[in-house]
Amino acid sequence: MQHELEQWKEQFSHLWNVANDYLRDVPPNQLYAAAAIAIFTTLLLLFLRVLKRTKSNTIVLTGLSGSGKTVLFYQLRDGSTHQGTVTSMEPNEGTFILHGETAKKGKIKPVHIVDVPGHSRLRPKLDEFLPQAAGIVFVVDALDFLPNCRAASEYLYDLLTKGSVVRKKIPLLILCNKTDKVTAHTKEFIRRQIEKEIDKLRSSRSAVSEADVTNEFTLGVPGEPFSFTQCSNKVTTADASGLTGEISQLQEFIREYVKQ
Ligand SMILES: Nc1nc2c(ncn2[C@@H]2O[C@H](COP(=O)(O)OP(=O)(O)O)[C@@H](O)[C@H]2O)c(=O)[nH]1
Ligand SMILES: [Mg+2]
Repeated sequence: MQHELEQWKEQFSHLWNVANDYLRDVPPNQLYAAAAIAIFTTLLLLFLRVLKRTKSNTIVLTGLSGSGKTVLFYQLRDGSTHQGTVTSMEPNEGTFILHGETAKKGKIKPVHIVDVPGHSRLRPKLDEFLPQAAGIVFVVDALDFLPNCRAASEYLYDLLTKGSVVRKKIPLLILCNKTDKVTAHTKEFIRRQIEKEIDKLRSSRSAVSEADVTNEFTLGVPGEPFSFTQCSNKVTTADASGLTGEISQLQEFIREYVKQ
């Protein structure tokens, strides 16, 4: 045992000497360069790790009041509507594993969902949550759509021209809710109507004097009819019924942008 240890020691000191001799022959510049590269790589790896960990899991649920955001929120969380038991005072924000995924095995990443009321220009919560959003769900009432088309389009226009949304290219889902009713409009129809309305808004808003323009970015291609395909953000449409729990397309959208 003692003998073996001695042998190891000898070997080690021999190697140590060889390494020292070698390093002495290497020009110091090369040594510094090697050290710099080693440090840089370590930092880069650390940075990538941090970046991966802080990837957002926030989904912002918004849209006009009455479109069904709160019902959808509870469907996502509990798989039920909580009809009649929920007061509007309750904050609709939570981090949870989607109800539809609780039975799944393995590691499931919880999703942070915020239900941001869309009424009036007072949407301070929106500005707080948008910069960290992994995705935006814009809920539209497909049943009572036409009377609300203008207001919904204005709201969507404001969203899609916000600096925090455009710069980060946050994907947006136009969720046509209440499709459990036969009189609900189709998502294709809703998309087309909103595109037309935004097209009108575009010309009226660009006519406003520079000082009044609060939108940081403009939408679409000048001189061409507006289409969502022109947006730098990816805009998609889907159907849902918060009331009957038909929310699979919504869950797919969330899982596409909040990775496990
Ligand atoms: N038929 C039908 N009604 C719905 C649906 N989702 C919500 N509602 C009704 O629409 C109203 C507004 O819903 P709520 O979630 O409070 O909307 P919010 O203002 O966007 O939060 C409520 O009376 C709901 O019962 C749906 O999928 N189908
Ligand atoms: Mg609500």
